[in-house]
Amino acid sequence: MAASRVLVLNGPNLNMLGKREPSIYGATTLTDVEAMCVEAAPALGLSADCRQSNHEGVLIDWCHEARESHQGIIINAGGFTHTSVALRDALSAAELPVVEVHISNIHARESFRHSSLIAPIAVGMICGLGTIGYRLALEAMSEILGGDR
Ligand code: CA2
Repeated sequence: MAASRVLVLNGPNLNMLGKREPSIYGATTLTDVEAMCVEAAPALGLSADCRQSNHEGVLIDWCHEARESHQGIIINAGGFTHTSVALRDALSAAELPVVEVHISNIHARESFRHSSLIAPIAVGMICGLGTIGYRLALEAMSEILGGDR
């Protein structure tokens, strides 16, 4: 059976991962995270298509495109998590299972980070476990899509 294509999206400032604020986000770079996703995916019956943008409209366009080309979306929307109705609407419009990831424990930080506009339309959220959250999200997506083998 062909691998299910999963869009792994990272939003604003996540290109800075491993370069600043290691006490919050760790020392692993986004390049490392994306390489780990691409490497881990095949054993889970998935292929990982990893993209990052600092621009809301670009992330929205990718969600729209995914409707036709992918079977699931894993997203760390960065700061847009807490603010963007438009990105949430685009994720809904994709009509694909969404797994939300946060590297830090957003509930243990400032109150403005405690709520996610994406969480209600996601199958589930992984937060506070560092960058291994992306691997856990791939495992969850594999189960959701029935692709674990
Ligand atoms: O914990 C997460 O994964 C966040 O989505 C990260 C966002 C933050 O706005 C969310 O509340 C929680 C920020 C991403 C910024 O990433 C940086 C990484 C290194 C240095 C500076 C920023």
